[in-house]
Formats: sequence, structure tokens, C-alpha cells
Amino acid sequence: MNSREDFLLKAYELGIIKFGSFTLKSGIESPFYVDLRPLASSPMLLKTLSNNLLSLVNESRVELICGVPYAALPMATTMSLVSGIPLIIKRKENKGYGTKRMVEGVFENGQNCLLVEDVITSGKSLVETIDEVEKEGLEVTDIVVVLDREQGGIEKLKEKGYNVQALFTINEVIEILHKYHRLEADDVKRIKSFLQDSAQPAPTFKTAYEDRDIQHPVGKRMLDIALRKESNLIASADVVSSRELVDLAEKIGDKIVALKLHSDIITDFDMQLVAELKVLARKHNFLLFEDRKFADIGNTQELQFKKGVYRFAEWVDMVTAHPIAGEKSFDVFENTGVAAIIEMSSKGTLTDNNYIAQALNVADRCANIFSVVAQRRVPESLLLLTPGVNMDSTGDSKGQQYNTPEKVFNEYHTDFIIVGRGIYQANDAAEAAEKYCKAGWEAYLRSLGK
Ligand code: S5P
Repeated sequence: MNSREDFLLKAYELGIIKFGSFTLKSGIESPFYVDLRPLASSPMLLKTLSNNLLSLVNESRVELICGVPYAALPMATTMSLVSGIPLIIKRKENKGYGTKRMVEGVFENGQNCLLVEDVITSGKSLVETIDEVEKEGLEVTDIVVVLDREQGGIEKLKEKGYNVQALFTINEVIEILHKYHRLEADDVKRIKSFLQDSAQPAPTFKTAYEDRDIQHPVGKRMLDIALRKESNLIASADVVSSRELVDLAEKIGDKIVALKLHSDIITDFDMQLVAELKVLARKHNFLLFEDRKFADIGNTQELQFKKGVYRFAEWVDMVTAHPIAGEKSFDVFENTGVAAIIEMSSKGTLTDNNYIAQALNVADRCANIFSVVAQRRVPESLLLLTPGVNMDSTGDSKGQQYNTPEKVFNEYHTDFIIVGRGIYQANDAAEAAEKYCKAGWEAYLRSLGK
């Protein structure tokens, strides 16, 4: 018997899980009932549990610990005592007098706070707690949970970019109890079938373009063009001469929402090319989108954006930028629209959940960031642009990884697909653009439940 199994059996003796027939808060009849509060009655088990929970996170970045009331309070307290990381206390409700704060204790703005929860089901209550803790100026990147009831909660939080780890899943608990003869095979079967039935997540649909609340004028224009053209296609025009670029833009202009450029790969780039692109953008109604992926301190980015050969500030509608240098570095783009790169499509990318959570926080706070580039669902307050889309290939030899339009709309709720080689390397670029435009629009309609 390993130490996790040993812990679980001892906790079972304390009564943390009961089998029978129980009516849940939602009205559903459940064959088991979980309550982790009895753990506080065993200091030894509480300590073991706290050590196990701490081992799930990278302690070096955690500055505070907070338990979600009430069951996780003794766990969070023990974790604080064991690790030496200070505890803060979240209230269940505002007391309505005095400081009116929802979080009590000594903390500073921007400190990283680890959240501790006993059981996660749909994740709804954890999302509310995270919101309240973030409103107090704290940063949440990691969450540890004792038991995952496997009803979609973990996935929901991961989509939002949080690093969430559970010590046990309910299926594991059932299996361990069966292995050590605490549960009969018939009960296991009954419970597993209950879990499977209730795990069917209600289909969640994407919000239609016309119902999105995007304030930035460039974001509004993207949505407007999408609806007019029935297209959510951004073409990545990664060709290396101005002739090819202008030809391509002329051929595919009426199918796309934006023409995404890497100006620094164009051998003969000059302001004459810019003038031609502007004429085409007006004629075919698309945006000029420079994929410069700025990633420097504000001052350098400002020079790169406004000066040099490209003088992007004078002609592009939107740019991409990495949030690596922090929030202030985005001020230099002023009113130009920004797509923040929060996650990359390539194999082995360093954009892990922790980075993504922090990058999303930056995106949330900067008024000129109306969109993000990522391979996962993001809050609908941002437009999601997804590259790495190709219907005929799964990747290249340099790390790129491809998905289909169907997958990114259905799973990530993408708003706009970015397609490069799938179009500009096709024998007939106009035909390929038409194909991606149609596939993207149909996938979008299906993601609305239509
Ligand atoms: O994570 C990313 C971000 C971007 S903007 N992965 C990407 O591939 N891109 C860009 O999308 C990349 O720089 C290229 O311009 C385009 C993908 O091109 P494709 O030929 O692989 O479709």
C-alpha cells in the first residue's frame, strides 16, 4: 500500500465519504456523499494531507495561502504552518461594516496567492472565489484541490489559464476503496455509471459575433467585417517580395478579415508597398495586421513601432505583442489594436499555464489589447485568434502544430483562424482562401449550436 492509499483509507475511516442515497443541493440523487470537514479531527491526517497538497505546487512562487471557506480552512492553515507561507482569510460573505473587505490578513498588491479547495465539481464556486481574491489586488495562478468530482471543473479553470491540481479524482477514490475491500463490485459499477451520466457537460455554445461586447474600435471593425463577409479568416501572407504580397492580397482580399504580415521578411519593403496595401485594404475591406510580436521594454518597442524602415504606427490597424515585458510596455501602441500572444502553437513552447494566466491578466488590464493569440478558450471579453490551422497537414518539421477549423471553433471557441501556408502555398490561393473561409464560417455556425 502506498502512502496515498494509506491516507485515503484512514480518511475513509473518519467518514469523509459515505455511500447510500443522498439528495444533493442541485436536487440530484447521488450514490455517495463527500464531506472533508472530519479531517480536521485528525491532526496527523491533516498534516499528511497538507504536505501532499504542497507537493503539487511550485512553492517558490507562492507568497500567500488562502483556503476556500469552510472545509479548506484547516487545510490552508496547516499548509501555512508546515511551509512557513503566510495565511490570509477569505470571508464567505461581506460583514457589511468595518473594512468591508472580503479578504483579511496582511498582504500587498500583486502578491501571488495559492488557493486551496476541498472538492471541485463544476468549478463555479472556485471561479467566484478567484474573482473575489483577484479584486483585492492579489494574483492567483495556482489552485490545489483535494478531490476532483470530475464534472468539468478542472477543465473550466484550466481554460481560464489557472494551474489547478487535484490530489485525487473520484474515480481513483472508488477504485482504491474497492481494491481494499471497502466497496463491493456492484457498488463500484453503480457509482461509476452515475459519474459517467452526470459527467456529460451541458453543451456550451459560443456567443455570436453580433452579441460580443468588444469596445476597441479595431475589434469592432473585425467583427463587423466578419459578419459582412461571412468570414473569420485572417490570412498570414508570409511571402517575401512585394509583388507576391500585392498579388496575393488582390486575389484573396474579398475573403479575409485581415491580412497578417511579417514586414521584415519582405526583401524590397518600402513605403510604396504600404501605399498599395492601403488601397487594397480599402478596396476589399480588410485590416492590415503586422505580426511583429514585439517583446521588449516600452521604450524600445516604441522606437520599433514608430521609427526605422517600417514606421508601423503610421499604417497598420493592429499588431501582435508578447506580454513578457509587462503591462506598461503596451502603452506605446496607443490606439492601434493589439493582439497579445499568450500561448504559442509550436511544439515545446514555454507558454505554460502560469505564463498564460499572468498574460491574460495583462490583457485584461490594457485597453488596447482587445484580442489574444492562443490555443485554448479564453474569456469572451477578448477576441481569440488561433494560428496553426491547416486542413491538409498536422505540422511541419520546424515545430509548427496544426489543427482543423472545426477543432479550434468547437474546442477553443476561437473567433478568427489564422492560415498561412494553407493559402499562400496552394496552387490556387483564391480557391484555398475560399475553402478556409467557408470551413471557418461553417465551424463558427456549428459552435453557436446552429
Ligand atoms: O503561436 C503562434 C503565433 C503566430 S502569430 N503560431 C503561429 O504560427 N503564428 C503565426 O501564424 C506565424 O508567425 C505564421 O505567420 C502564421 C502561421 O503560418 P502557417 O504557414 O503555419 O499557417
